[in-house]
Amino acid sequence: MTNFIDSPYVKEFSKITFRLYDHGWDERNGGNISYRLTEEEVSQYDDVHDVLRTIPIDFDGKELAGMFFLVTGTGRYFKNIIDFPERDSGLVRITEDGKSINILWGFNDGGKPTSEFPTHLMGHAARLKVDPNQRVIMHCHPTNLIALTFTFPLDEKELTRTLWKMQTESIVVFPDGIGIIPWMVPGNSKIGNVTSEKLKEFSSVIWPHHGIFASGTTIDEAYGLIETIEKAAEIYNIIRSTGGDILQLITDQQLTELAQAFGVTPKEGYLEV
Ligand code: 2HA
Ligand code: ZN
Repeated sequence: MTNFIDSPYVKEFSKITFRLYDHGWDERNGGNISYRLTEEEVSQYDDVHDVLRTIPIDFDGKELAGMFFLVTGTGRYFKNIIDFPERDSGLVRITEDGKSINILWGFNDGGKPTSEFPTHLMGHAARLKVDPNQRVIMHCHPTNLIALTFTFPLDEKELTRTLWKMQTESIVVFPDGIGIIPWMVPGNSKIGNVTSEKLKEFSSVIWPHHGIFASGTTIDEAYGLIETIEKAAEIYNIIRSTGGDILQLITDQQLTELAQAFGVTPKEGYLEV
């Protein structure tokens, strides 16, 4: 018998949730992740073929019909998933009519996917149009980034440009910039709609005073994107809190040179050269 709990997917998923917790970005039940798996990847396991339960979703998921997602559970603590993956996460498939999910594995104490699952599904649908290899939506509460949303204007161009200039690595990792939505109540399809509109344009979106939604083709890519943005925000906050004058900066010309050297295309209109 080949069990899904022993799969590399569950192992990677559990490990990354613990690392996010360890960073201090997923206190209590903060944060949620969904990881799209293919039928080929899933079908080799013996214990994922029966529908355990069917739950309606607050979103028309027709364009995702038949897709499989490994997803964190609502109310579950990221610090615990590594010890209880079969309780605190689950594998679901979107039903053919797009109105429900079938639970195939996990959530074994009666749990269900994160309250942000509509936002995740809308986010996957948006990113799949940008890149058919899209697989991961990751939401967490990075401390420095949240802090920055109190002191910095909530302007996508200004924020992106500033974080690009905080470290040489930034523009290489997020050349497409960072989207921002207004503050909204989380956990419903309204914030899901607004966030997924932004995800058509940006690979990550800030929720002011709350956290970030990031996407990627792999767990590492989404995680690395958040790490890099949070690092830039941390440097910004350190510079501000030390109160010293800024004597030199990475210039727009230097950012252009970086983009050329690393073969990335900076968001149109965000650089002056
Ligand atoms: O899952 O982070 O945004 C808990 C949250 C809600
Ligand atoms: Zn949150």
